[in-house]
Parts: sequence; structure tokens; C-alpha cells
Amino acid sequence: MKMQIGARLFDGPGPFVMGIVNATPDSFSDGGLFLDAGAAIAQALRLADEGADLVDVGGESTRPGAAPVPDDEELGRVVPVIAALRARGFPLPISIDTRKAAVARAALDAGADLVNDVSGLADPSLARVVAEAGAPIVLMHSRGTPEDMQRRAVYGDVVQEVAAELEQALGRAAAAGIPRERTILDPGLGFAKTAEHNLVLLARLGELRALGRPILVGPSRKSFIGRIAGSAAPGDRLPGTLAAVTAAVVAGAELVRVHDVAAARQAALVAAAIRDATRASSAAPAPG
Ligand code: PMM
Repeated sequence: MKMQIGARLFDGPGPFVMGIVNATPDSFSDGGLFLDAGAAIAQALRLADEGADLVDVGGESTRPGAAPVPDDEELGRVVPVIAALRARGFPLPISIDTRKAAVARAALDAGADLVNDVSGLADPSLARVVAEAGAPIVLMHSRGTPEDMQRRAVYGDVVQEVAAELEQALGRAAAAGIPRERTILDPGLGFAKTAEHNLVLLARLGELRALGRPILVGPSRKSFIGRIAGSAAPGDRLPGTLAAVTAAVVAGAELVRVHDVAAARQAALVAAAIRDATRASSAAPAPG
């Protein structure tokens, strides 16, 4: 991928690691831990030390069944964190994880560089904010809202339908004046997906590369891992997360969104090295 995000040019195949800072009371794996601004700031600094390439700050849990958070409450959770990180010279690009135009605008004003929208631009006013700011955006695939999305997890061929719906999200972006070159795509593991859908998307992730944009994948600690592993608690899902990160990178994901940056970074680097060794050896002429 080649994309300017804030002060950093992301150039090359990656993998790049997005560290998660959830300033929420109720996210499924870390809700309540970083609700306090000081704790969220400390977590962002820790993830930077662990080798994150950027951090994703969010103030609304989007776990299945979660109720929406009012704009000013979400704003109050994320803007002080972003402003404080910028005031102390935080070196990494900051992404704002929001579906809301007002939150995105305030976060970008406070120093965020990228908008991570789990609704894939369901709200045209968010598209206008991103276009006006000239910011890049992650368009994640989902259906409906966190409250009702699991009822919409019905597909014929999940990979083809997710690809087609991501193409529609790219169309919404273009219509609002966000060029394709400023977009990153994400299949949205766990968002209007069953565990089986997540596995098929990971196994056939390479097909999404036909859309011609960098791919971000967020398997970290998600419930499909607990299900496969026999109900490990979210905090015990690191080994399964690393397996999913590895599979995603081998299949061509340029970015991974994770809670455990140091471990995921090592897994992603080794996976990328194996991926590149496969390409190099199959490109080499046969001996003799
Ligand atoms: N998952 C969550 C939240 N935001 N954003 C993107 N782009 N991709 C994801 O898979 C994603 C996301 C939910 O997980 P969390 O509660 O651990 O942040």
C-alpha cells in the first residue's frame, strides 16, 4: 500500500499494526479498562512502545447488541485522549473509530489523522466530514447496526457479497468526494457475520484484493476464536488471535487491528516473511 496517514507515509506491503485503545465502559474484551482518559493515554503510549504503526481510539462499543452512545458522551471519551496525545508529541498517526460525523469532526480537529468507520459510510454526513478534511478512511463491512446486525448475517457466498457491498461503500465515498486512493477496506469480522462467515472470509481474503485497495483485518480476541478454542475468555484469546493474524497476512492483509501489539507484530512479520518467501521461490527459475 502507499498512503499518507498524518505525518507518516505507509509505503510497502506491510504488515502494519493498528493498536486498539477502547475508551469505553463496555467493549467486549477491555471495556472499562481505559474509560478514564489517563488510562487510555497510557495504553496508547504502551502500544506505541510495543511497535504499533498507528493507534485506533474508540468511544463506542460496537459489540453485537450494544446500544448507541449519544454524540456528546462519545465525544467526551475520545477527544480529550486525542488532544492530550497530540499535546505531548505522540509520534504515531491516530485513527478515530466512530460512525458519527460530529465525533469524527471533533476528533480530526483534535489531531486524529484517519477515520475508522465500522458502518462503511452508512451516514452521508460522515462522508462529507471526511471529504472536507481530506482524511483517509477505513470502510468496514457491516449490515444494519450493532443492535440488529447479527440477524442480518445471511449470505449466499459471503466473500462475494462482502466484496460487492464494500464496492458500494467505495461508491458512497466517491459520491461524497473521498477519492478511492484514500480508502482502506475491512471485511468486518464479527459484524453481521457468524463464526463460519469469519473463517470463510479469512480463508478467502485474497479475493478482496481484487477491489484494489489495502485490506485491514480485525480478528483480535473475537468470539469466533473462543468458540473454536472451547470458550476461552476474551483475555485468553491471544494464541487464536495470532493464528488469525498469521492467516490474514499470508492471504494479503496489509494491516491488522489488535489489542496485543507486540505479539501480533511478531506474528505478522513472520507471516509476511513466509508469504514473501513463497512468492520469491515460485518466481525463481527452476535450477539447471
Ligand atoms: N472491530 C471492532 C471495532 N472496530 N474496526 C475495524 N476497522 N475492524 C474491526 O474488525 C473492528 C473495528 C470490535 O472490536 P473491539 O471492541 O475489540 O474494538
